[in-house]
Amino acid sequence: MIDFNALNRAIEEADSIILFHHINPDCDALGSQFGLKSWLNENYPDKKVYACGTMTSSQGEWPASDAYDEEIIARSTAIVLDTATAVRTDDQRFMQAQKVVRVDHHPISEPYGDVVLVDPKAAATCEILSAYFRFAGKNVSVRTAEFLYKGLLTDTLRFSTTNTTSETLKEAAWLAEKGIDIPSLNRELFDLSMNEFRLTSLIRSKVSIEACGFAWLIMSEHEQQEYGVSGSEARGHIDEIGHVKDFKVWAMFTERYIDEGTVYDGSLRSKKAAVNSIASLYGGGGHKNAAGVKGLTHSQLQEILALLKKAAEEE
Ligand SMILES: [Mn+2]
Repeated sequence: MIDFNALNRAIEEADSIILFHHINPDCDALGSQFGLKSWLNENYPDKKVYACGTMTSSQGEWPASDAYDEEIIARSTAIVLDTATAVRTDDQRFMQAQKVVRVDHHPISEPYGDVVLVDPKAAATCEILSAYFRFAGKNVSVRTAEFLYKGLLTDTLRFSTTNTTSETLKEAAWLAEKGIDIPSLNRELFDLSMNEFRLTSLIRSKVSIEACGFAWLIMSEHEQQEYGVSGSEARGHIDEIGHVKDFKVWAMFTERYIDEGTVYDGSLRSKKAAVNSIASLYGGGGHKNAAGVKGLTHSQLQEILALLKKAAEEE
């Protein structure tokens, strides 16, 4: 179990708290950051709280991030949310803070932080924060609850992934009791724009399917430009091929031009196989059934396709 008292102490002792998340934040990173900010503002009005970092998520609506500088970092306690390794934090200056608190649900691959609250069984960082807010017993507004619910809903793909547990649903139920608008949050997070609708048609049309149950596609740089999406936005639609009975392992790669040539970033998914161990061979990582890699050369891409196919065959 994780030690909520340690988090409580770190918060109580800090006059200034600065919240960081990982690069390319997803809704769990943003939901945990803005959920914690809103809870802190409402319950500790005398503390200064800053939500930092880039807001690149195309999913959902989020407040703007706060302005901050090195002086603010130096006098603050940093809370780093949803970030597996220090280098993935989207501002490395978090290490200059008075104290670093890590709240996360990714397995500990690298220890960092003075206070570490990591629960790899939690489906989302928002699940850990919800349990913490329940523990702390202070006011949880609808606004705070909605931020956390958004992180829970997205990291579990609407409560459908293997990491969804009874604890996840208990936290979701507790957040729902605060009066959140469940259908409108679902629409905000999952309804497609017309362009996304067209993009999903392209994704489906490009899939190569191996008899062993491995499905994959590569989206070219040209196609990303044509549809006006970044590689990570395009790969965000991998779930489009994630609901096919015959698929055991599936992957989507996006081409990216760099000075040295063309590289490939990939999102890897499976029903059973440990795709994170395949990703880690190429400097990537993630969860057992959902992992990512970046910057593969063309020959590495061929290798990883062969490994993913093998993983599907061996199942
Ligand atoms: Mn997460």
